[in-house]
Amino acid sequence: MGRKIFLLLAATVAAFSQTRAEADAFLKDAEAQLLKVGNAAQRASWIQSTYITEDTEALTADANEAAIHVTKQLARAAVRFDKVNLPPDMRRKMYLLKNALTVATPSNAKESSELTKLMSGMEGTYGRGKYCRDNPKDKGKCLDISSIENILIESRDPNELLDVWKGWHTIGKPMRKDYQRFVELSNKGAREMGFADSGAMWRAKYDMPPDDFAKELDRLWEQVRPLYVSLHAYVRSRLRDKYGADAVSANGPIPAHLLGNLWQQNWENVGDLVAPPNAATGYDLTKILKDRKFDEREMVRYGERFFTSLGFASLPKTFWDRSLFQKPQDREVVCHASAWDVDNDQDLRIKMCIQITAEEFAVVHHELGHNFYQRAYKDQPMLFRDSANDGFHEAVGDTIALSVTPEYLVKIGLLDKAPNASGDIGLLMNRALEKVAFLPFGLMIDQWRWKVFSGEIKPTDYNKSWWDLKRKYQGVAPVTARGEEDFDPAAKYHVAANVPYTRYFLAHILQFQFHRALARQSGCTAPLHRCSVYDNKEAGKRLNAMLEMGQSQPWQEALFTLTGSRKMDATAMLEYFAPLKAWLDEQNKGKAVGW
Ligand code: X8Z
Ligand code: ZN
Repeated sequence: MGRKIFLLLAATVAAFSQTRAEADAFLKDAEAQLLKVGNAAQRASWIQSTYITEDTEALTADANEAAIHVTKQLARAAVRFDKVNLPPDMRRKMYLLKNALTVATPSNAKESSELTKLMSGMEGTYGRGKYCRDNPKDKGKCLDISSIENILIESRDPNELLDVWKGWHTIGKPMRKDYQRFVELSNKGAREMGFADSGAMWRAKYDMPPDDFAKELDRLWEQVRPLYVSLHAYVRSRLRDKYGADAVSANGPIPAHLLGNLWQQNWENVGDLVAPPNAATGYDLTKILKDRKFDEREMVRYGERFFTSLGFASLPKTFWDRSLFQKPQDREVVCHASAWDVDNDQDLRIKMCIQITAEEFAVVHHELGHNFYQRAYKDQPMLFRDSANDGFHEAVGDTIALSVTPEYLVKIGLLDKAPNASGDIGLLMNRALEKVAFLPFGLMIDQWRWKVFSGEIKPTDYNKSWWDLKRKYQGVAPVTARGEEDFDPAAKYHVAANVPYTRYFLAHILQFQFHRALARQSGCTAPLHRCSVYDNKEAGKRLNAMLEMGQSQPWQEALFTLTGSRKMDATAMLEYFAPLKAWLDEQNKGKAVGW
């Protein structure tokens, strides 16, 4: 090698290693900053959610503004390392840093503070939301979301159901103007970061080209749509039996107030109306929990014990001291359930106004799944402390809840005897009302928001387009016209609080993939809905191997670690529900299917 070339090479290597060292220092500093501002924002946010006042809203807005500002600066600075040859883990950190934000504030200081204030304000408005009836009899009586949900669970009077359903939707109205402004400002911030709009920013986080991700969702939806449509047709015909041919059409969408849920995302609460005749499940978990006088803490203890049975360490004492399990009487809180990792280390908590029902028993497992995931990846570098993709975070606790089988309930002493195979259709129906019914809802929220962010949906069409999508995907419709003076999207927490929602659609596909992998690996040969991994240390080890990776690898690798596949795939869900699908198609013979 000529001396000149050698010198040139040596100089290049020096410059190169210098830059790589710079990148390393940059990332170390970035991670320290993110930890600091992230924790401060989490603490403020915890107080806001558990004690809503003008002050806590303002403090949270400020803390979020600071955290977003720092993240945005770091993301923009990361661009200067684009051309440097970095080792894969550093390259990945740069990618994660550039895609870390859910909302980007505009660089204009006034606009930045306006945006974070709007966001805190909308979450607070949602949390305080109440329906106050104005008839003379009930004057002054206001219903909060839990009371409304209880009416939807218990009442079978269509007028009352419609009244409270409409009543809850009044909380959206005052958020319309704020939401419109929020869209403008958050898009401005996203554009400053090089994204076309906020929706494009959300789609860029999935370790694949954003357009391919949108196509993946279509593919997954096509896989499960026939199952949904069969369930829809069957449930519609049973509701028609119950509420009459005038109330429920034979071949149109299902009236939105009759499905036992404000957003028609979970139909468990009409289980009694649609239960397969002669296929009783043999037990009612809500009744068991109530008869045994479970309190909120006990619900969580049972959830925790499932995880410890898999080999996970128990939750720290601070979890029990600091979590909020019960709706306080003396102040406003955001009741929508959530799990927290306040210091990105040990300070795990959940916040949930727990009700003693089977539905909420599942939600407790859902929330704990977040906490156990958070703890599993806590020793990763800061930028890797998150789930493989956001669907994974939402899927872990649900995977565990799929193991809450009759056999499991017998094992832990909550049930005397598991029903035999004659109860299978009933069991699968219950699960389908929870999981299959959810699928199109999980998809449509962000189909709406992506179009709102891109401008394809104009503010003058906010409500109409919402209901068009609900009709298209879910086959549900309001019975009385909803106008543009209403703003129904904001009557759903995740819209008011700006939480992306596609994650839940993914989670509903992924949890069956996870469940099938764990069940089969642990040698369960029964039908999937009868497999429980309770007390199986091997399953725990395999699950933990994926969880502790955090987001250090693309999600495809995490998925491979647990399931041996790198593709999200609904066949596990279809396999799980195959006997029910056959049964539904039998029942639907000669009836209209679709809407
Ligand atoms: O929001 C949640 C969790 C908290 S991450 C309770 N879920 C979605 C919802 O309630 O809309 C879980 C299922 C879907
Ligand atoms: Zn969750």
